[in-house]
Amino acid sequence: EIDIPESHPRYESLLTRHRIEAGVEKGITSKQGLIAQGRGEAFDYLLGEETTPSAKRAERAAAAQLLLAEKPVLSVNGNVAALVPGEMVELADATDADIEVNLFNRTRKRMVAIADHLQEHGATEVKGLAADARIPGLDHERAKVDEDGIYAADVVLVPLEDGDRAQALAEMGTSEIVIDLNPRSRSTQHATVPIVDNIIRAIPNITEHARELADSGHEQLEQCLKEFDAADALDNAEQTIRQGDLS
Ligand code: PTJ
Repeated sequence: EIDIPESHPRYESLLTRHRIEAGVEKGITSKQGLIAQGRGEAFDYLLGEETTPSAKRAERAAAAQLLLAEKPVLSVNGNVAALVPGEMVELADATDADIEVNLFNRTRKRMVAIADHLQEHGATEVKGLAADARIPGLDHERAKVDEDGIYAADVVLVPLEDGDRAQALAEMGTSEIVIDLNPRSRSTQHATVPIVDNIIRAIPNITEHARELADSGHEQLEQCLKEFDAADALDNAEQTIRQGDLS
């Protein structure tokens, strides 16, 4: 890790950039991932670089949905693997979910590099390499999924991607938890639970909620999910961004 003084006003942001850069160097993150990160940062800046109360509620609802799921899967791309590898493993453990690598710029080399990286961070099993099923209606590499992974999942956590797959998964009847700093992106629009927050903050927050909710009954979890309003959450995020402070 690079030496950035914690007192630096943009400490988190610089650390995040460094992780993405290191991800590219390690063959995990695509070059396009650098652009995606810049895009995310602009929204995060306008959100005040913190989790809004509305995003906090979404993160709690996401935890409830993952705990309620019969077969939850956490999807990982090159940006996610670079930014929060250990945190994804912890979330998978807390919610009994599988982890599956799914890439837009898919190459066997990157798939293997990401699976290895996740294993270095404690993952026992990483899906995605079998790629023995296809999401119908998608003509790019993200259609390739594992039959006993995303294809069979009832709930998928889909962080940081464009909207095609989110839409196709929704059409398959899969529920989606989307993490994306852009509240108007197609993926957030298709989510059952859209989380407009930086993935760096969102994943540990969901894990914390999942641990808190671990002993809750089915009804309590259902209630938690029912109280969450996706349209309201997206509206809230957009309002915060529109009032964003550019100083
Ligand atoms: O690793 P691959 O090959 O699967 O490629 C992954 C990328 C991210 C390059 C690919 O999915 C892509 O190009 O994504 P987009 O279309 O740039 O969309 C990424 C979305 O994630 C944008 O809406 C960003 O605002 C958002 N985003 C970027 N960084 C973060 C983020 N959201 C939350 N936390 C972030 N750190």
